[in-house]
Amino acid sequence: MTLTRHSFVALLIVAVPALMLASPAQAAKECKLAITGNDSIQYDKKSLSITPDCTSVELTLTHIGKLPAQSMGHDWVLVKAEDMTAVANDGLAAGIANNFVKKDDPRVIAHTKVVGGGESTSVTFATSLLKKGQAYKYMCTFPGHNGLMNGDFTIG
Ligand code: CU1
Repeated sequence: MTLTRHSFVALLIVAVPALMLASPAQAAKECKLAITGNDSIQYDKKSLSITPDCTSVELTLTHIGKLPAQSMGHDWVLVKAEDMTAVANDGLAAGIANNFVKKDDPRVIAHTKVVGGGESTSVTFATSLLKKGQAYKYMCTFPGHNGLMNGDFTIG
């Protein structure tokens, strides 16, 4: 069978955009993560992981409990492992008006707002903020929660 002029053109139309899509490693890849918090001061996941090709991450936190944010609020805050306690302590002082995160805290890589039962929230951040070989933790900065609500955030 010979390739007709028409089918060659059709091949170009199909193949060229496909090649452009398939090409570089720098193609943007938004990765999605989900976690829940409940009325018993627990996340449903002890760790979260992304693959190295993710260029950004959208994290969605859903509060599956019934209690209001004022008494059982949850948030999701990503920090270097060694910054966890200090960031949580500064969050206490910042209060609920600031979602228990110190304003413009450079140690905070990403964070959601505080939500109550039945609510959900999300945050999107670039993975260019993360360094290979660094240990990361996520936690809830609502007062008294970070000891129970924390986990490892890993790449790879
Ligand atoms: Cu919490």
